[in-house]
Amino acid sequence: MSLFRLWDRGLQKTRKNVFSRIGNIFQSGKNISDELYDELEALLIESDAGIEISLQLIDELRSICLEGDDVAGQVRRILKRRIQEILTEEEQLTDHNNVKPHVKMVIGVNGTGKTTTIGKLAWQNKKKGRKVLLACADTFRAAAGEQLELWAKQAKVDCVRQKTGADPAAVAFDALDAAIARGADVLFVDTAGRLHTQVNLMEELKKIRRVLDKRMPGAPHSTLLVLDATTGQNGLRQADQFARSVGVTEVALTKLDGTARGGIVLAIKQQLGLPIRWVGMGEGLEDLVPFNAEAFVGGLFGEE
Ligand SMILES: Nc1nc2c(ncn2[C@@H]2O[C@H](COP(=O)(O)OP(=O)(O)OP(=O)(O)O)[C@@H](O)[C@H]2O)c(=O)[nH]1
Ligand SMILES: [Mg+2]
Repeated sequence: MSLFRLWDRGLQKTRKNVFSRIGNIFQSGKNISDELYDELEALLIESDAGIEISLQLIDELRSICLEGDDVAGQVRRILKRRIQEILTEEEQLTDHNNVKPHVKMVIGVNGTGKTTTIGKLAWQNKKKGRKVLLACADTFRAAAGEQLELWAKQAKVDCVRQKTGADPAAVAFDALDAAIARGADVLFVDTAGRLHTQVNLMEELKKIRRVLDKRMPGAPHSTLLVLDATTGQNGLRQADQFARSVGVTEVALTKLDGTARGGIVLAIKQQLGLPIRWVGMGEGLEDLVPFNAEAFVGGLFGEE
């Protein structure tokens, strides 16, 4: 499927439920009253864009004199431009390609899509001719290793794991050892999303970091936080905790296809200040795309 189609499909719900309704609010002939702005504000907040950025966008619209026959069109164009401006600086990130292996640790609450995202990224890297290794440092959940192995098979890459109950930091250490010995270009470290307590989880993730750094100073070179777009503001609070405790360098936002709350992209930027690097738009191997502000805005507003 083309990138355009993926974004178009991935943002279909957000577009239908939020951004397509701008035309209903600012109908031609209607007086441009406070009420209309309130309706638009409610829509933006409903999309999970967050209160702060919604108010900021509305203020900007108010400061511009809207008039003429096509006010809705004007509003759409202004929002489109501003949202794109807000998000454009997101696109600059690249991996340290000079480091070998590049170690990417993948963290996030259970069920957000960590393992799936690793499978998709493994496939993309494999297609670029890179040697990829996956490591299962989730030894808490019994089926975690098998699930990662299935993805490894699909992506045609190698995977290392140990028995359930093994020390996850030791798995990570050994995996990095193996990655170095085998001359891998990238090592993805999958981690648990849930332990007995949240404190345990954070401590375990910190320990994995320390041990990776011991084996290869500077590793992990990137820490990818996987966030589920359908969990809205709740997901943002979790993200904040991971960012404070473990450290996060980039975000993958999954399940955008399953929600009308695509405004969450703006909230992540505004409230967390973290770059969204990848967006998941389905369960298949190909359904992960690099974040792109222009494509995102195109998907939000559709073809005009
Ligand atoms: N629609 C959709 N579903 C997704 C996406 N990413 C992941 N999923 C689904 O979300 C569910 C959970 O994904 P996992 O990859 O197992 O999540 P996890 O974070 O590894 O979960 P734990 O290992 O339990 O912490 C699976 O059913 C995936 O197919 C996405 O971008 N879109
Ligand atoms: Mg998993």
